[in-house]
Amino acid sequence: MPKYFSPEIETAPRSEIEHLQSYRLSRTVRRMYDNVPTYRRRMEEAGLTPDDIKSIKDLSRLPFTYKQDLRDNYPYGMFAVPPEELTRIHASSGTTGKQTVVGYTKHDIDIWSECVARALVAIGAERNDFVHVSYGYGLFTGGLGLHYGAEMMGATVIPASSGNTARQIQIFRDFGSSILCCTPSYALYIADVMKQNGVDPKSLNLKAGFFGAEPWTEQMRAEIEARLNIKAYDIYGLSEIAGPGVAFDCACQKGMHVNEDHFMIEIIDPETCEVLPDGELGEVVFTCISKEALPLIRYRTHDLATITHEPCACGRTFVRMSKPAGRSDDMLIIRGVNVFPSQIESVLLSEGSVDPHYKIIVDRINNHDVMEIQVELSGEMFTDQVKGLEEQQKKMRARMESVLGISPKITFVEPMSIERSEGKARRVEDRRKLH
Ligand code: DLL
Repeated sequence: MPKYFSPEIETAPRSEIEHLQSYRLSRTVRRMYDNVPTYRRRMEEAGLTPDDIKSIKDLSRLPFTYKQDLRDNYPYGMFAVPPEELTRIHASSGTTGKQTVVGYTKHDIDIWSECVARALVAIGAERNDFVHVSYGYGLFTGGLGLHYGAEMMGATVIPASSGNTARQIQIFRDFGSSILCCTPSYALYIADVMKQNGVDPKSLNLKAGFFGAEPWTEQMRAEIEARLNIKAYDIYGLSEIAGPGVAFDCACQKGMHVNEDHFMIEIIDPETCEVLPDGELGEVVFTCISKEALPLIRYRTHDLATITHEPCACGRTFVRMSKPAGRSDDMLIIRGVNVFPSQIESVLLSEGSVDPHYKIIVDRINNHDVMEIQVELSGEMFTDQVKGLEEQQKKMRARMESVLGISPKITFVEPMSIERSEGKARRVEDRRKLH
């Protein structure tokens, strides 16, 4: 029997969900119009007042919100409440420019925690589980987001935070961690260290993992499941909308359910901004319909995904989104060809003989874009004959060429030589920008 944290809404008929969304959307638009000058101006420019937004059918008439709006109004200018109503601040790391600051009222923290609690219950978490949180605690939303959600559903939290991998493994062993929450790249690193230290995952109490905060592929899911002897589930979110738990895998692992009573999702063509139907890949756009402090409307995430309204075997009626295929802005353009790091990862891992640790280096030499993929050899392969390795390199290059349409240089590097990450992996080094 599938279990739900909020069964009434998670399995509600679509008409009921949409009715609630219409009510919440019109209230939220009024709130933003009345309290956030940037958004009010944008609505005025579009010739709209809150009275024009009566139901979800009107959503696509509303203007978008962009990350740049948060930067231009740094730190609190997009907030719809005065400081005395705030309970917490988070910020997204942001590799360029100012970081993005987000705020929550007590009510916002409660609904976010409920979203994460629903997610945990959907992957089989129970009150007797030990939820080991290895996402970073602090301004990043990963640590505290999972923490509050696990507490709300009644499990026991182990707030390990990230880092000190040997100690993490010691905690698994001594405290009986049963659900691991961290980035997928860190999960693989933990698996490496376990192997090095001769720790058999079967000797641990781990049964599942909730991995997110960065794109990862189905192949990587299979790899994590095999190496840690767990079920690996995907959890998605972004600070601007709430944090982890905006969407989550259920036990079926067939796409992530969006917590639609709080966050409405649209998929748009990033060029024409037209709303796309189910199944078409485009940019994910979210609208917060129940938040108080920062209820962003039609926020452009730059994440690329598809959605489906097909019923799910778990009984949830919330729409599902696919694993993000990358971000429209981490897309690399190499000699005019669009390349996503996730495509490269799929090719590498489908080879089966290399470890999922790699780095993509892009450069421009004599006005010519070149791409090198450094791939870490597994321990066994490292001892292979040079001839065998050359053969492998050739095969991989040919597969890359057929999938990507360009032929990168493949370089094999020694086991453990690629820098490991305890948070989000940084896999692309684009040196062209430095010139
Ligand atoms: O990464 C929130 C989070 C924490 C999600 C822990 C899941 C687990 P930000 O730092 O604001 O928030 O980064 C948000 O990370 O727009 C995506 O590009 C990417 N991302 C998050 N989850 C996934 C996922 C957190 N499951 C940005 N798959 C988002 C792919 C993801 N990309």
